[in-house]
Amino acid sequence: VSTATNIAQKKFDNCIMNASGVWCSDENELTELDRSEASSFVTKSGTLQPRKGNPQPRYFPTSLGSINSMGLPNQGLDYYLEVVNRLQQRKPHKNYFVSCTGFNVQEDISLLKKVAVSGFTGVVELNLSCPNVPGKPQTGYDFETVDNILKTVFKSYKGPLGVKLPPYFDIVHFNQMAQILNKYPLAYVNSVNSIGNGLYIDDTQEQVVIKPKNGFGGIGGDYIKPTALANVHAFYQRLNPDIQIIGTGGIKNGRDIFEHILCGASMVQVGTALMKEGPDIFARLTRELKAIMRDKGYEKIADFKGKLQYIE
Ligand code: RRO
Repeated sequence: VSTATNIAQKKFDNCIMNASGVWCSDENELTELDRSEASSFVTKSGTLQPRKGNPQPRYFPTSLGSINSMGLPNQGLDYYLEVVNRLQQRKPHKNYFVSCTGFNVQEDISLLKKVAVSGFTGVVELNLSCPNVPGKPQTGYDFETVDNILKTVFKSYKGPLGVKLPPYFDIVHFNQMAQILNKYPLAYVNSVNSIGNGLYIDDTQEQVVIKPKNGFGGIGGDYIKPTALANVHAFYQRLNPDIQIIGTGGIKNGRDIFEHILCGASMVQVGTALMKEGPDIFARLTRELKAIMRDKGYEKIADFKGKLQYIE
């Protein structure tokens, strides 16, 4: 059986990779992902200037997932472009993703200009959903701004580009966002980023577990799988078929991946579980997905992608 897939007309020999933010903040981590069973990687979201991010502790693993308020610590987009372009030269057959995020549309344009002049040949993921920068709302919840960003971005950037979205929780919001996204030549939509501004507390200590924002942070892991699957399937139902879906949220075993693909995902990304297990997780996940496919008599992703059944 094969877990190969395509995104933006590029071939990937496995449909499993990291989620941006996890194991991708510097050259060492990216090199480890490059050597793993993941078919590709996406970098930490790069900004125009390097950032230290929020004060520590800022990531806390829980029994059912994680909470984080990293605050966009990153080495700056130039660093990631340099590293990825170098790895790309060594492995011309592979395809990589670079994530970036600006603090306004002008910055988004500057970031994409950097991507273009660097000669990057992979796929760009524009992060519209960071929940953790104090005073900055998640762009993906401001529908007018998303429309304006995409309108402006596609006037100048001609390479393959996808967007990372926050989770939506209302059918009308799925309808409104899909209507906006369908106006643009997006390569893909990645659902979902963490569920923003949850609060995890330690009842023994009677205290929060992360320092920034008095403990509020993005939730990942088991908590978010039903929300992630809903977003993947809602966009699969609504988006123009040229716009593919990357499914992210709550993946820790092969069955979770199978479910994301059944809901319409062409590629899946792993965050919290990768943080816990490290890049060896990709060998286990690939083995588990292949075992399920063999059991069910499926030879390839297309045999079950999006084929979720409803009850009469
Ligand atoms: O760095 C972060 O705090 C962060 C980002 Br940019 C994001 O997109 N999602 C997240 O959970 N954390």
